Amino acid sequence: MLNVLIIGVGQCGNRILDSINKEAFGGGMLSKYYGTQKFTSHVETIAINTAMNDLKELRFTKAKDRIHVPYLHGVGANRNIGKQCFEDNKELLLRSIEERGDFDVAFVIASSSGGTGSSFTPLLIEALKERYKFSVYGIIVLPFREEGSIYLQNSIFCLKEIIAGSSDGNIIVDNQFLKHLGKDIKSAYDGINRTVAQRFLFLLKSLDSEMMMVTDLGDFKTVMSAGSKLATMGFGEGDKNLSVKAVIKHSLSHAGLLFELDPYKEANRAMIIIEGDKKYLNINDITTEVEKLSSEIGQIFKGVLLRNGEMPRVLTVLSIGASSELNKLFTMGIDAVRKEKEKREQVAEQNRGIKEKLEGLEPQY
Ligand SMILES: Nc1nc2c(ncn2[C@@H]2O[C@H](COP(=O)(O)OP(=O)(O)OP(=O)(O)O)[C@@H](O)[C@H]2O)c(=O)[nH]1
Ligand SMILES: [Mg+2]
Repeated sequence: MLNVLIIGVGQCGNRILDSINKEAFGGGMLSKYYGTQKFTSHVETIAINTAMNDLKELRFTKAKDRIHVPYLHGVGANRNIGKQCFEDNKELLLRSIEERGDFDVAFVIASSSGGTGSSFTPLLIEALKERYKFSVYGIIVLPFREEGSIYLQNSIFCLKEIIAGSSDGNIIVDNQFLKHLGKDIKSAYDGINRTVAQRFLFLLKSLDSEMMMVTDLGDFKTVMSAGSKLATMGFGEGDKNLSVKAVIKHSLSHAGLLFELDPYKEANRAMIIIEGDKKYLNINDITTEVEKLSSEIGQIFKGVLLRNGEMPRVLTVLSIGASSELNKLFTMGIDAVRKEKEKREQVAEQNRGIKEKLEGLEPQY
């Protein structure tokens, strides 16, 4: 049995963590008190935030699992303030993590674009890697592209630090790409959070089970560490009319992925986990689909979980190589930094002008 630590930082990270707890506890309002977690593994969850209100909003995460880092009301999307705040509270945070025992693997979930999560996460990952032997993965949420220049610039600097850092890999979830999961922003958040939570639970289960063909934490690490250290996930679910072949295809398609990627051209390595009743899992179909992908990208780890009577479900983990969507995001981010700089210079010039014009003048009464 694996010992797993899941940390959600900042509002976005906290909420996704709460969704994971909701799924794991079964979702009833009192389930967090009385329910047993659905995890196969031993799982500890921690929500960290600088804003008390964000922590209060959580419904499925126990009070003892919420850590408030005292800092007014969040760090207002300012990563410099966030980094300082992390350093000031680093020992407190590491101590409360350490109290929970030893782990085989940790996941840190946050948005790349806010203040707290985006600045704490790269530093927290470094601190964990420095101090402990276990693997540490990030789950990083990219912003809606129209959320503004500060969010865009935060994202590219957060990603830069994550890519250069010592994490064992990071799963990218793109709000923009997943916008269709809700009609408005609130339902899109809920839909995205639930989707991430369900896939994450599937992943955990498959890393911690006895399979017919085995994939384990070591294979996951090999996939996740490939290429840019960024990866994403795909998912597909079958019904009576959908063969396992179609389900694998779905998991690799736009409708199944969490980030815009052409797996055949832009992925580096992959892990494919297939679950369901034996009668739906035609081995030739599976092999054909997996070989099609592996002939394009190289190494693929494959796992099969047999479940009596269940329709096929497929989870793919794809490490991202050269990606045109990531390039686009960095171009937008760099442009946002330039615009912020220009605006600042304009204001400074205006202030200089005002000062000059008023030089030597006093109000006359
Ligand atoms: N998927 C998803 N994204 C969210 C959610 N809440 C916020 N976001 C996104 O997260 C980004 C903002 O980051 P937050 O996590 O709110 O910021 P924070 O880490 O709390 O930082 P500060 O409030 O600035 O201290 C934006 O891009 C939002 O779209 C959520 O519940 N789900
Ligand atoms: Mg916040």
